[in-house]
Amino acid sequence: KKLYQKEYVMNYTNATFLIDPSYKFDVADGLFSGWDEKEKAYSNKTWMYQTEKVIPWSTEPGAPGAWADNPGVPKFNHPALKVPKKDASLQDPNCVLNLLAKHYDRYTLQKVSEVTGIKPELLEEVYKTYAASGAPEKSGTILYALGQTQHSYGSQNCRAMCIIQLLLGNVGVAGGGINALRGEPNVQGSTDVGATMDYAPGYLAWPIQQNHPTLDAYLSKETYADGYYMNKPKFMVSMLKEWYGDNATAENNYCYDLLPKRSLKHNDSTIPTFHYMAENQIKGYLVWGMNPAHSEPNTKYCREVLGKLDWMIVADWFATETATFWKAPGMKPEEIQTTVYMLPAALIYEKEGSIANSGRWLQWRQKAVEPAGQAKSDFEIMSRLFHRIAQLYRQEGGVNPDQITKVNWDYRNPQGQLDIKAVAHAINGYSTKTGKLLKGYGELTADGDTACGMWIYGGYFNNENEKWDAMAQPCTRRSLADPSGLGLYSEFSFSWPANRRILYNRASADMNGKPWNPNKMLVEWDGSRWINNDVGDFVETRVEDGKVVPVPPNNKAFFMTWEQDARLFSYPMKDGPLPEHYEPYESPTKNVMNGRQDSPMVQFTKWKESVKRGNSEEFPIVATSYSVCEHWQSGTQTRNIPWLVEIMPRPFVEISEELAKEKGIKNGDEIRVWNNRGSIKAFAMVTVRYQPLEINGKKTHTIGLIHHWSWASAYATGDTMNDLSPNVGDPNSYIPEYKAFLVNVEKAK
Ligand SMILES: Nc1nc2c(c(=O)[nH]1)N[C@H]1C(S)=C(S)[C@@H](COP(=O)(O)OP(=O)(O)OC[C@H]3O[C@@H](n4cnc5c(=O)[nH]c(N)nc54)[C@H](O)[C@@H]3O)O[C@H]1N2
Ligand SMILES: Nc1nc2c(c(=O)[nH]1)N[C@H]1C(S)=C(S)[C@@H](COP(=O)(O)OP(=O)(O)OC[C@H]3O[C@@H](n4cnc5c(=O)[nH]c(N)nc54)[C@H](O)[C@@H]3O)O[C@H]1N2
Ligand SMILES: [Mo]
Repeated sequence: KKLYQKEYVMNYTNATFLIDPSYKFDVADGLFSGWDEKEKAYSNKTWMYQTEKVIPWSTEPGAPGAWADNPGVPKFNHPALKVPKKDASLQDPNCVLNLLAKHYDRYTLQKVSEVTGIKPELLEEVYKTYAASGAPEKSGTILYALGQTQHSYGSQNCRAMCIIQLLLGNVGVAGGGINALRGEPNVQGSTDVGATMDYAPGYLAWPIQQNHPTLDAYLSKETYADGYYMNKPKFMVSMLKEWYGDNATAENNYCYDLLPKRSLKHNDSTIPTFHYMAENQIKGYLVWGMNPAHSEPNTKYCREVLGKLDWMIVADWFATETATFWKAPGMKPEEIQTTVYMLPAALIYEKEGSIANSGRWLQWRQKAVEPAGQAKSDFEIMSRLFHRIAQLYRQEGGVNPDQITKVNWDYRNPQGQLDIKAVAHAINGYSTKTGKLLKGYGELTADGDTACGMWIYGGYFNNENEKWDAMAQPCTRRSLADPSGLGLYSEFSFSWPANRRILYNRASADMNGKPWNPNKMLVEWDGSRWINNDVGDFVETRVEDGKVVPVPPNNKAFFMTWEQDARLFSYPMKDGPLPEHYEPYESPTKNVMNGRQDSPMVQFTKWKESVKRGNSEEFPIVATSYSVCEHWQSGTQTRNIPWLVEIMPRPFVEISEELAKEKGIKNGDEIRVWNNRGSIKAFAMVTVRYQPLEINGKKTHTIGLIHHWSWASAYATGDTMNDLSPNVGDPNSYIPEYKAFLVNVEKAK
């Protein structure tokens, strides 16, 4: 039973921390402590650690927080460190490891088998095989994508992987980790720069009106009492300095008041956006490089409400389903008043700029050819739009003009042309006194002397002498040397942060700084100093009496958390500190693990008339959805390429031989799939990959919808599978539940 890596777990995770004694999970009602039925949300007060002692923030010279009182640094409540109470003897029932063991006691092979339909023997074999990676010298990695995430508890699926990897000591080691295989090209980059609604660039929380009304409140709440995020004020102030330039001063709190704030009363993620359109709260919609009329859940609803907009702007390569939503089957164009503007965007080969891959490697793409026709790069479209709007505000005034006119947005080269390399300089960071590029984010300050668009990329574009030559920057390095022999390739491109290849690499060595596996050394304490194959992700040295001295090994291996330990038990999760099984929002069976059917926090279900929840009597078949190699997501790009269309011309649905037999369907027959939200036709692909599962004692069928087709492309057309998927989502990420919902199937008439 004790297959976990004990020394790692005891020293690098919160296993020994004591949780509030009033924390509990009630199996009968399937709820953690702190549930508020009226708000349909948890208070996480009882999920917190017990406190051993409180250590105030120190501004003594040499202390990590010494800078916090410097002139120019905004005033904020320097947070005190609440040192958690621990029990290294593991006697206390409230210590995390005991709570964990108790919580998962119910998850026996038999139970998990009933829920998943996987035979107990097979489960055991998989568990045994993988748990072997818990030996100290071994490592195991988990690669995951949408099968884990596209569920109403997708974030908790990811948490479960974290727990397993931490128990097995597989985080921070070569060949370990939990690797999200990112999807869209540069989706890593787009989350880095804060293209999601809840983050600013570099994963700083986007300010919320109720929590962060002032810069003081923001910094007081968001700054950690220990660990690297003690430096958050440096990142925030430097970002404001970049965004508002000379307008941002210590006196006006670096223009923080000009930043638009989110509201706790409004969820600004994509699914509710369509509800707000339906409620006439949104009059105009900017669609930039996405095709929601095809790719969002419950697309039939999405297309209908797009018709309530006054205007919509689509910046894309093609006239997508979204750009032509009024021509969709079943729509009445004569009743739709929405004005649609199409802004032709340049292809990837027609513009330059950086992208980030799943391993956080930043690379630069050069321009191969000029954009065709009137097409422009997204940067140029965005810049022109901004400058035109700012000009109108300056000429005509209007409500709150400062929000626009005080923004620092003039990304040009010395020749006066718009130049994305000027954005790269801003992202890398520079001195506001000399204008010189910073070497890395370690040089950032909170007093207005530095400006930096996104702290995590600091150092990726820092060659001051050749600052207008992208090919002379850290992100364009091309060395294939790999002295570590571990595939780190540290001189190939630039991996954020600080060109570190493996995050939390302190955990690759034991308490004394000796690598668990000498053949996989990332960092090592040689008795007097640290030696490295990778850039250390911990404090290796500090300054003492003006001299740099090494910091001997301690157990602070996870210094991006304030605890500096990894979280087996995670209080910031919205839907519980430990993953618990709930059925999907639409499920063919009863939840047998606890008294609650679906997650208490499934999002957006209050819009019942649009979600139209189905039940398993009417819709007994489980549907999931996925992609094929020959097409790309909403298919805009690939359905306009004849040779790909030739291989994958029409929509199809994968079904099992058993289901085909039950329904009288043959391979290649046209079938109809429907539920309360929509009805689609497609060809049946009968395969042995799909097999009925025995779920809680009942034979249950699953089918696979391939979702790339729709009506708007030049060649491959067909029904839109997302007319069937439910517009409900996860409470942490708001990702839709594309991977599990209910339908019925018949041979098409
Ligand atoms: N050719 C091509 N490549 C692509 C894309 C594309 O459209 N075409 N899309 C890109 C994008 S944006 C992304 S995000 C990635 C996505 O990459 P993947 O996550 O690999 O994409 P999917 O094909 O959606 O689903 C993956 C697998 O999840 C399984 N699955 C379905 N339901 C469940 C479930 O409930 N649980 C589990 N555990 N598994 C389940 C399916 O059988 C499928 O094999 O791919 C990227 N790469
Ligand atoms: N049922 C179901 N639905 C799904 C999924 C699923 O697994 N099942 N997967 C989901 C996932 S993971 C994703 S990522 C979404 C994807 O959903 P979308 O992002 O809506 O789909 P894409 O087809 O990738 O749309 C990208 C658009 O950007 C345009 N484009 C490409 N490059 C550029 C550029 O440089 N500039 C501009 N301006 N435009 C450009 C393309 O022409 C295309 O129209 O779909 C989601 N939908
Ligand atoms: Mo994706």
